[in-house]
Amino acid sequence: MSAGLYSTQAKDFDKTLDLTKVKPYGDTMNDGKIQFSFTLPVPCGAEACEAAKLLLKKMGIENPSVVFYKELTPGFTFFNCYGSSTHTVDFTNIYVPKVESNTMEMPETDEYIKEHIGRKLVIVGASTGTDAHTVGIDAIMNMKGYAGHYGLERYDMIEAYNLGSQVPNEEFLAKAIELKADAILVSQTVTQKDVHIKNMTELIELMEAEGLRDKMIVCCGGARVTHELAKELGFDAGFGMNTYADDVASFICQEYVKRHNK
Ligand code: B12
Repeated sequence: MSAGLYSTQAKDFDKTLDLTKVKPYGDTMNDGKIQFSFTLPVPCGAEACEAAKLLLKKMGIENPSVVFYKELTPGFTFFNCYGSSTHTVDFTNIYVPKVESNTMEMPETDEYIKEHIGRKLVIVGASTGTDAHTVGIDAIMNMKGYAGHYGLERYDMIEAYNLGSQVPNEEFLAKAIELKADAILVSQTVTQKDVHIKNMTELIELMEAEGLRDKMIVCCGGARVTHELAKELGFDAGFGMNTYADDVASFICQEYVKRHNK
């Protein structure tokens, strides 16, 4: 949603909103209210609650209050807290790099490929490295799709191969070469200790070493993947939460046409 549109809607119910100094909204504009949930590795009790509030104050939270706490196991206490943020952000000055393509629905994409490419595009995807999460890549590729959006396997003009999870980069690339992939899709869900960065960097390095990087369109996705991160790591595009097959299929066919028209 653009800043302009948001501003029009919020101003309908409150005139005190200043988009250059945005604070969280609890039940009145600018009250700054935030809910926190976290665990401290300390024994449950009054001192633990005081520690939680001190921590929130150090984070710039006014009037912190603990509304729920419970011992998880001896030596660990879980908290739910509320407080008001003293910090603000300038919403009018935000720039987020995004995938630049015109998202089309499945029939339109099939038509576009027929007209501009004239053959099926081959797309190979997997959840790679040690990552065992398949739901994300399945949402994009499986015939039945996700949230009312059919997956790539359903497209007439796409030949989609979903290799599953925990696919090592070497194996993934070998299969992509064997299938003559036009584009490859990497899904990464686990980001602990930056394991996704190491894994995605390794893929790009392997592709460069084999002289393959420019021969395929390389996309990645996952809940904690951004387009900015993807570009930094040498991918063509990155897709985060709320992505559908429509978004990535549109990007791939438009990017393919752009490259081959040059
Ligand atoms: C289901 C689940 C599992 C299942 C996975 C089953 C399966 N077959 O996939 C199981 C139980 C196996 C599992 C295991 C683990 N999990 Co888990 N899991 C989840 C859970 C609950 C949901 C994930 C999910 O399915 N989301 C739904 C899909 C549709 O969303 P998505 O992946 O974001 O995909 C969308 C977009 O991101 C995008 N997308 C995704 N990939 C791609 C790729 C491309 C190319 C494109 C275009 C788009 C795209 O499109 C999708 C649709 O919009 C999350 C918590 C949560 N609520 O998110 C934890 C979570 C992801 N798991 C987590 C962890 C830590 C693990 C384990 C490491 C736990 C452990 N210690 O064993 C193991 C993984 C071991 C391993 N080697 O990978 C953490 C990850 C933390 C982190 N930041 O690293 C989470 C966040 C839980 C948590 N809060 O701690 N998990």
